[in-house]
Amino acid sequence: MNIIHKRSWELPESAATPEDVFWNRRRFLAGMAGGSLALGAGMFTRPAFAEDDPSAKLYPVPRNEAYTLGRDVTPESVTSVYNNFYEFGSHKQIARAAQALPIRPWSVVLDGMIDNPQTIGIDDLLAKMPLEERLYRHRCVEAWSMAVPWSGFQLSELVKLAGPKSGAKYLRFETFKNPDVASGQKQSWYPWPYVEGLTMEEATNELTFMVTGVYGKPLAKQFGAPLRLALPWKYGFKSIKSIVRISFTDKRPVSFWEEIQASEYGFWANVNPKVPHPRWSQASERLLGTDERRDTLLYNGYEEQVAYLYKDMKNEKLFM
Ligand SMILES: Nc1nc2c(c(=O)[nH]1)N[C@H]1C(S)=C(S)[C@@H](COP(=O)(O)O)O[C@H]1N2
Ligand SMILES: [Mo]
Repeated sequence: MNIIHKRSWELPESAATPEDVFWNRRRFLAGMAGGSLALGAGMFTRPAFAEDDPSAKLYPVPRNEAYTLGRDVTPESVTSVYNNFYEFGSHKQIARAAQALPIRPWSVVLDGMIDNPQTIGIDDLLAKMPLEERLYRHRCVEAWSMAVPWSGFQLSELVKLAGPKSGAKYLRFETFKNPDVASGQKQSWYPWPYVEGLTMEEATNELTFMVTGVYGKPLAKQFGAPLRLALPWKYGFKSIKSIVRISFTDKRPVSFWEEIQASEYGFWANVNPKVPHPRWSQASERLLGTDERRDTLLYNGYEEQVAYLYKDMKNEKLFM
């Protein structure tokens, strides 16, 4: 995402290599030598990052056929090497750097206005939730898009587990903060950790999906392992990665991008072809892989499932 005060902050890898990153890289390179990965001109040709994830035995999970794409699934070889994850860099080639993120142990804090506050380990959470696969489109605010088979569970199931009190109106999500492994978080002009928010009604909509896997495997780190959101009717920045905390609150959260540039990245961020970004059109999108251009659809084509959420809202910038 372009922000106005863009700075080139990435240190050369050799200048910022804490020991654990180094050892992770060593393991990663050893894996490549074993033939599961190959490097060509700095690009991965065959991604296979999730293989020693302890949740691997859970996948693949049954597909819920209710969600169709109207286009081909974007190949893993494309989506796993073109990622937005500012914690690891402001460009799209963060897949390798993201392998430094430790994803076990990993726990998620549920707190705020709920009956059952708790800290739950990711594997305990996976055991409790009904896992399924859904084909979803994903539309980045930068106008590229992809279509992927996410695995995970409906967020409404986790909301049930938390037991919200009647005053809870919003959910606030937070990503990990660990600048030792995520060099982007050393850049103090960003408001780390990454934060996102939803209304309770949005959070319990059927489409709102907590992602734990993709392509029939545990979620690879560059996609936001071990737990991320997928909100297919909103611009991609709302789909927060590597979640460590979900707080139930009566105050509307201020999200990471909103805090940086509220005039360009608002709270609602629903997809709409007729509402341009202040610096570019949103009328069409570019499909990753083929570079085909397609017309953008209102709510990214999910109008039927979500339009009711926004019907009576006045004076809200629903599409930015
Ligand atoms: N924590 C965190 N979550 C994030 C981001 C990020 O930089 N940090 N980028 C967002 C943006 S802008 C997009 S488009 C999607 C990209 O997801 P992908 O890399 O799996 O395609 O992740 C979203 N979630
Ligand atoms: Mo994005």
